[in-house]
Amino acid sequence: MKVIDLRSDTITHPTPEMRRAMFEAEVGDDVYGEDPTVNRLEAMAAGIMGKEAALLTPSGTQSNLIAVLTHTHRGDEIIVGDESHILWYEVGGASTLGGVIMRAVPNDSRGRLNPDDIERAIRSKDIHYPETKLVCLENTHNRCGGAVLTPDYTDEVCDLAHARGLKVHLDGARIFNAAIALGVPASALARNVDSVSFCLSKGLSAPVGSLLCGSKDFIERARKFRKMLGGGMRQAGIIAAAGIVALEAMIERLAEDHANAKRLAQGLAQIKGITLAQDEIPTNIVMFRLSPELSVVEFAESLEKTGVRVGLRDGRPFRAVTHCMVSSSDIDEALARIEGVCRKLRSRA
Ligand code: TLP
Repeated sequence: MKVIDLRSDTITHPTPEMRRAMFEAEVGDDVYGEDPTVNRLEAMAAGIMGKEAALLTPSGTQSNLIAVLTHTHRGDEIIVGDESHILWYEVGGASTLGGVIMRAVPNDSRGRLNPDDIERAIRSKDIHYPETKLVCLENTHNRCGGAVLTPDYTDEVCDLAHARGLKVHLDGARIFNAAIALGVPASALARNVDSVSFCLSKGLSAPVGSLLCGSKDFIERARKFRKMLGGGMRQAGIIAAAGIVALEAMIERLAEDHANAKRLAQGLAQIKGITLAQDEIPTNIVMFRLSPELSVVEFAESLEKTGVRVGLRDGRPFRAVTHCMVSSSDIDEALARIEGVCRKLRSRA
């Protein structure tokens, strides 16, 4: 029985081409700036994002933390979405390690922060207040079902923030999914932000790594924070080699993952006992709920036994993420197994 793992696109394995590139990678000590493959990847990333420079980090979490550390000082405040990855899934690192306060503003169902809410959350000058320094956006938006922020919306937030002397960081872990969904270059989604991070190890299928991009001065300072956090990797060209393949060969194909996510959502919507938790499926994330008469625990347990794996976090809808290790026939097979489990649970309800 084939396991169909839809928990996350992070579970994807390096492709044979990546493994070959890793095997053959030319390397050096990257802490000395001497790894030619890392230098090539960083230059590529900066070019793709339309920024002056880039920094390879071990993870998206570390890229976001380095961005926060570089844009702020201890005691500052940053504005984040109340559904953002930085707030929910980064172990509170911005606060515990960066000493910054996270001020949460509501995300709407499309991952946006209302500009009026941002405006209201910016502190005025007052001896009682921390200083607001940064606004963080997320594109695509994980907890908002892979929602996509448009270039115009991102520009609007940047204009507002910059007019008030704030910087903008974009958590673009899945920015290429957004670019493919909108049919725009990724650089258009980041053209006015002060920093943007993106991941190699999600839909792009590389084993490790994330890139933080920004101005030369920003990246120079960020490099020091990466060292502080223990993210200075030595012969990191082994990782970067896979990242280069990811950027060259794995972006355009994300459209297949989006088509499979839509196929999955359409199928799920037909199954009695399941409702979609999103009104549209813009990229590769599908969220769904069970009707109240079915038990979430029983469903999760039974489904796991059929070899279909989906994400489940306390009280949240189920999450299924499509990626390059799942084909359209796997989606059909997953739907058949999910249908079978629902039928079984319904007969007992
Ligand atoms: N997201 C993971 C989990 O942490 C939830 C996933 O499976 O989706 N920003 C965004 C928007 C992300 O979705 C993630 C990973 C990260 C940052 C962090 O990246 P890593 O896992 O490389 O630290």
